[in-house]
Amino acid sequence: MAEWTKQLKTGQPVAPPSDADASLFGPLAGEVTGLARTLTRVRAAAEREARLRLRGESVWTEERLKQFVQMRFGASPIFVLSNREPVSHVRDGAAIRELQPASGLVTAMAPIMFACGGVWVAHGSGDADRIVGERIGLPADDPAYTLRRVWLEPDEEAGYYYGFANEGLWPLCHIVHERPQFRAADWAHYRAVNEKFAATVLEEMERVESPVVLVQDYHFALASRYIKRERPDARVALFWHIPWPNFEAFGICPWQEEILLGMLGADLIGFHTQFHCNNFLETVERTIEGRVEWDDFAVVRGHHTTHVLPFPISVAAEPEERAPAVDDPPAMLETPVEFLGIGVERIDYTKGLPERFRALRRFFERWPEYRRRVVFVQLASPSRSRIPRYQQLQEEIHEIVRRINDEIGEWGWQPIVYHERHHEHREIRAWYRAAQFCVVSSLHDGMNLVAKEFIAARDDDDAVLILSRFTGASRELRDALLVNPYDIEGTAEAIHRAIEMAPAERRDRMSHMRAHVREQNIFRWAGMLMSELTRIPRGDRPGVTAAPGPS
Ligand code: ADQ
Repeated sequence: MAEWTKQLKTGQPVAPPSDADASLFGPLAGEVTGLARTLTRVRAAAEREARLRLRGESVWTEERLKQFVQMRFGASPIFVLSNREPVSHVRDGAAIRELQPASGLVTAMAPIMFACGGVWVAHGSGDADRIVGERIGLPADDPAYTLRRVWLEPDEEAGYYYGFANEGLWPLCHIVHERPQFRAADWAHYRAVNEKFAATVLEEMERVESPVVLVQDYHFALASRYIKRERPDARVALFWHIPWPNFEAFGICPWQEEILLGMLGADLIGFHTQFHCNNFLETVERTIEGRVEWDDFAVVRGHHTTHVLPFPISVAAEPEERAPAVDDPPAMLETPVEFLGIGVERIDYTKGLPERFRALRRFFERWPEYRRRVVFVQLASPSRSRIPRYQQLQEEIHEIVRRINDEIGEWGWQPIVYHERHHEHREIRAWYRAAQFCVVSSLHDGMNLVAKEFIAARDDDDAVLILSRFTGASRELRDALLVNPYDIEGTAEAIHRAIEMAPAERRDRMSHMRAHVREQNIFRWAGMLMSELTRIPRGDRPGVTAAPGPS
């Protein structure tokens, strides 16, 4: 034992004596052995962190994120709260099948939970979810985290999800000239459902000390406050995946104060861009009592401080050797085409689908030499179809596509190939890789992950991204062809330019964007968010002394 203690002091990682004798010094030996094990673990972790620090700007990976989270939070699980579940179970005849929803939030959060483990609380919305279970391990073949499902009654879902979240807050935050609907009954459901989800999160983290909670999106503006009220020791971040409008626009919401107070329950609020953070801080400054510290991008109310910072979300951008094998380029087109364009969207009025199709039409009118040579494939996933505005949009899109194909199409050639269904990520990747250009024409979009997925899916530089300047992504992807989607003529010109672009310029632009997405990936996003969260002292409320963070 003496020999071993000496070696330990020199900093050598030596294993403790295996069986300390059970004599007089037995208990002491046991204690020392335990201490030594802890020391060894801590030293190994510190060395790992030092190595990561040394690498400085090195790329964030799933493994690095895992190590980082373990370092900062120990073995403590992470709790995520979102409306959409990462996997829903749906009936398929007599069988039950897994479905990964078409959602930017799920695309972004799934790799994080996979890396870090924990509990993801979400609405069980699949028609076979109850059969499969309320608490399940995911991924099913090798579980890394737990999905805890919350069940909603039809009227709760109608009021909270379709009503206040999607007919109220969604159009309120997106500047697309869609009038928000504010119904008191929806708001009552929204509050109650926020409480219900918060209660489930509280239940899941009952025995966890100083838990880390990541609340997601506009469905849960109030949950952070409910969680912190019961568990002031929790560190809560709220990430808002959609834009934040200016204060005049937000000011039409009858329950604006309560929404802001609910959000400010969080210790950290993240948006995609600094612009959205500034809009939010200005809204707070003009709407409720509290001090906005512009130097620090924080809101102070009583003893509680909420930091408001940008975290531009991204995709996993897997390195080539880990990327799943992709099928051959889609062989579904009638005839081989010279130039393939691709669009991938949920059917939503913020995504600018009619505008995009009109621009394509204009392109074929102005440059008829490209008829029969260019095909645009649109993958469109029906979304929120119970809301009348969404049904109306779906019909409008069918009509535009039909008209363009009738009027411009020729025997054996359809300018727009429209696939309206949910697609597997593998299928989408195959289309991304086969295309020469991708069009993202959102009228307003927090970030837009399709733009980043298109870039990440490629292993060549031979493609062009046409990107709306009203997306968060346009602030980062400066080498895309930026367009104003309301300007049909301008977007048609961008399509023409993409097709005629010299190979050298195409490669130059794409290689810059690939390097950017590779570095600014989703693991970095999570790392930055978590790292910011650890800087926040625990027990942040009157009468409770703030304990230092674990770092
Ligand atoms: P969304 O509005 O859902 O996300 P986006 O970021 O483009 O928009 O993500 C859509 C996701 O759904 C992508 O992963 C895409 O591949 C997938 N998808 C689209 N069409 C599909 C189809 N037909 N079948 C299957 N999958 C499909 C919100 C905000 C965005 C923000 C994200 C993440 O509105 O601005 O980028 O959250 O924060």
